[in-house]
Amino acid sequence: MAAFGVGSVWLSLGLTLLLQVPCLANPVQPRDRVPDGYYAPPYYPAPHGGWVPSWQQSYAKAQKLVSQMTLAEKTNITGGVGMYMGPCVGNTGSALRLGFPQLCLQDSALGVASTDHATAFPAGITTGATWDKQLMYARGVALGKEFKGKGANVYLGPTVGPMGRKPLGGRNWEGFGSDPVLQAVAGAMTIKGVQEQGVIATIKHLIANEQEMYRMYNPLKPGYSSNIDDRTLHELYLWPFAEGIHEGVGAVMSAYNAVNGSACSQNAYLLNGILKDELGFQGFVMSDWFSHMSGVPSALAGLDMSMPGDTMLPLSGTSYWKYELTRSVLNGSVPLDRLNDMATRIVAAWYQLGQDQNYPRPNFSANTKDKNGLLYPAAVLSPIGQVNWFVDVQADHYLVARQVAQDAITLLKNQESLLPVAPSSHITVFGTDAAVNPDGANACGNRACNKGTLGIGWGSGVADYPYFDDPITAIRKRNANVTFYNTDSFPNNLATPSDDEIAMVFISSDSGENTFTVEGNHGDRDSSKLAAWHNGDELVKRAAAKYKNVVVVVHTVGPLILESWIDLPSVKAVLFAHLPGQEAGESLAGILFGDVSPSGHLPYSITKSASDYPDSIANLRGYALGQIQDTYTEGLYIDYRHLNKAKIQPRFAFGHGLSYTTFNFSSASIRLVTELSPVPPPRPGKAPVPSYSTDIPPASEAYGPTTGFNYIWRYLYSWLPTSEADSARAIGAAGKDKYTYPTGYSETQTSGPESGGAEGGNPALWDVAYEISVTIRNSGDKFRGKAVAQAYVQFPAGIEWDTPVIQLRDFEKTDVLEAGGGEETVTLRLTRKDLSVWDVRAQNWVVPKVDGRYTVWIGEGSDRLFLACYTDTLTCEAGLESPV
Ligand SMILES: *[C@@H]1O[C@H](CO)[C@@H](O)[C@H](O)[C@H]1NC(C)=O
Ligand SMILES: *[C@@H]1O[C@H](CO)[C@@H](O)[C@H](O)[C@H]1NC(C)=O
Ligand SMILES: *[C@@H]1O[C@H](CO)[C@@H](O)[C@H](O)[C@H]1NC(C)=O
Ligand SMILES: *[C@@H]1O[C@H](CO)[C@@H](O)[C@H](O)[C@H]1NC(C)=O
Ligand SMILES: *[C@@H]1O[C@H](CO)[C@@H](O)[C@H](O)[C@H]1NC(C)=O
Ligand SMILES: CC(=O)N[C@H]1CO[C@H](CO)[C@@H](O)[C@@H]1O
Repeated sequence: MAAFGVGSVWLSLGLTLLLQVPCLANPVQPRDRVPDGYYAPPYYPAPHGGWVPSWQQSYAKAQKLVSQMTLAEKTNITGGVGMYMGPCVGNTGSALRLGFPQLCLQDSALGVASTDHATAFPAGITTGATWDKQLMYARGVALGKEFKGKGANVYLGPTVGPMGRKPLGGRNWEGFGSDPVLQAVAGAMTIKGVQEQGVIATIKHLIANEQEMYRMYNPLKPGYSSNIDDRTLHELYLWPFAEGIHEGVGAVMSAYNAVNGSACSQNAYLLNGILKDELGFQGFVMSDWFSHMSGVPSALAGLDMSMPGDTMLPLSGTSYWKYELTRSVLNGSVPLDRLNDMATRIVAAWYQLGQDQNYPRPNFSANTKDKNGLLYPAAVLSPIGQVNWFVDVQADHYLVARQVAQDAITLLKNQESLLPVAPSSHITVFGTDAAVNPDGANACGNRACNKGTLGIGWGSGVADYPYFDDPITAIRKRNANVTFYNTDSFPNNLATPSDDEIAMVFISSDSGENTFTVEGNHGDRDSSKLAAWHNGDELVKRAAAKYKNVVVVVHTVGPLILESWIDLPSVKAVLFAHLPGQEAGESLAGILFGDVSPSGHLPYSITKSASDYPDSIANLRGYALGQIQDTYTEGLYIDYRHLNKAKIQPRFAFGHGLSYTTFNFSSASIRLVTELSPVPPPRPGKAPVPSYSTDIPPASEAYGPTTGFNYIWRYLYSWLPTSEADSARAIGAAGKDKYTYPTGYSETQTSGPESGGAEGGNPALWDVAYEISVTIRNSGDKFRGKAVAQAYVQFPAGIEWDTPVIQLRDFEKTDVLEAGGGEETVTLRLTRKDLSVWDVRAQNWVVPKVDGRYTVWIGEGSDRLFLACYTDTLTCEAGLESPV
């Protein structure tokens, strides 16, 4: 039974936000000039959803429901009810009269956040490092089951942007690696797994949120502008979004920053043009939390859902939408047609995922760990009731989590086969990163500290650990005699070790969301740069000076510069264990002691120096007056694409990863599957979409109940007081000319661009052009192991487009191959899109030379490509020299 109490959580929770997002007035000040040549073109109107065959049933159902909704019901479901006004991090309004519930939107991409009895899975970057499509999918399945089990309708993941353009970027670890295809495959596999459980996935953040600092708008300063040319946008940053939409993702989240000067939450070209027309996105697009900054313009620009509903001043009980959107429709400024489309998209996504069939209600609260709590913490005076049912959704998902953590572990170096070590070896372990945070695994809220084993980064992209399996415990299970120095300072006066003693040194590097500053790092690694935290590099060097056998284990959000110790003779083995989540121990011990061979591969390059990248990539954009301009002058050349072009040898190349055994790639063959043409065949037309009356509804549809309804203070409702509804309706009746629409504004739906036609774009882009098969044999005789086949395409010589030397296009991981000749034949596929470039004049994907020689390089890493297949002769060759 509900009781009343005075809320205080909102104070502590809310003040943090208030301090961060000072908001006094309209935050949309005139834009700064972006560099010459970059511009945000208008694109109107917002394309209707529903024209893709695979969504038509859901749209038909949605039309039935939405056509019965009142104006206030429609505007209720397109916006959140306010921060801390419900159990989840985002809670929409409902249309309960028609059976449409409040939707629960919940962080994070790696597990159900802020709750108990849920798995803290390995992070995205770790998942990317497995290079295992089936594991990516299995993790998605488990995530989906847990979100559904907790009653969350919407999973706020996967993260495929940031792409990891800047090694210092704070949230790169939430995504899967610094390559569009790796991001795309892992993102799509996650979406497939999650959505098969009936949970709506959210691909985010659209787009180019490549650094944390200055990403957010506030009244004093706009968020930075990522200025990207059209080809780079298509061939890099948009690529994983296209793949996720092709997979049928139900939701998209816009990014905080601007692109070409226009904020992503109201960038008409991005949302209306690219997302909804070209990529044919059928679901709904939500703002990132508090990035919503205008009422009418964002609606016209294609935003469908305001999250968490508040203006940029949280907890003030004000919104740009809800009651304001109601007003904007009544006064004629937002066409009812646009609101109908927003509502239909949301309801259609709900049907598409089958959530109308007994979907559970949230049985947890992200606001408190207690059984009972405030139902509306932000209301201060809130009813109290049961908010947590402590439902255990973990099942046996630790197995998937551990498998991902283990199969991601990347062996960078293993001189004299120091690894694996015998359980009886004499081992000394150094570094606080080897043991769980002594204050408790969850001692720091949002994991905003780096104490103990680093399992995940910090910010909103985390989950609570139900338990933490740390490395030292797992190591001691195998060798009880291990000595452990739980310190980051190398102990003085250690006895001289014998020649066969082994030092295992644990170091880390952390980053996260800029909501929190950790050890001087404001989200991005602006302070630590690419050095190990806690003087970790020094710890390694000291150990290397004392011991003859040093194993370095690195838990990290991304690349580090290893030069100060990587070549020291006693540093014989190096493992990157990335961010393993809760399963940090057994996953690692299994590798260290040789139960399994490492099979992870780097999802990014490790350079010898930060300045091996151009300034636009190597450095964060610091403070500047006005809007900070982050111009993507490097174009397509990030990570290995740049290093290869500039002929810079990395320390460890993208895709690099050793095993305890060796593999032999042979018997490659290539087969033409679909004959290509210079441009894809014409796109399919748009199928009919739901239509509704577009007359401005009567003001009465906006009137709030005057009796029998218990209004909660500061809760965001969609109703207007009667007098306000009436006067808005009077303005609407007077005609449209009262509102100044943006340049290029139109209300006439179009047939869409030639490059569109289905979810993700023209469906012919996914035609498989060539199929390659290659046999991988375990050529060692001691260890079993899994291999990864990576396929990189090299475009024909002499084409008019400058293209990176090689670009990853597909990959496959084998099962465990037995020692002494265990083998498997894997198939790699190249689609039409894989062999195309984005032609900015044609505004289409173009195959530069249909019968030209594309070379498809195959191997175990971007610098270990000894086998190639040719598309012109349909032959393959082995024993080649790697192209880079
Ligand atoms: C940004 O400006 C460039 C012009 O250099 C243009 O090609 C591109 O389409 C624009 N992108 C967006 C999202 O506005
Ligand atoms: C909007 O949603 C809230 C929360 O579920 C509900 O209390 C309110 O009645 C809804 N308003 C309308 C117009 O249905
Ligand atoms: C209609 O209402 C919206 C929301 O308050 C406002 O931004 C817009 O200017 C209004 N339009 C007119 C014509 O008054
Ligand atoms: C642990 O140390 C003891 C005493 O030195 C030795 O007898 C035993 O074999 C060691 N155990 C392992 C697992 O190394
Ligand atoms: C790989 O296997 C093939 C076929 O058995 C053999 O000809 C070749 O020499 C092997 N290559 C390496 C590098 O072991
Ligand atoms: C509010 C709510 O629906 N809570 C449910 C959460 O899940 C548990 C276990 O499945 C149910 O018993 C609760 O009723």
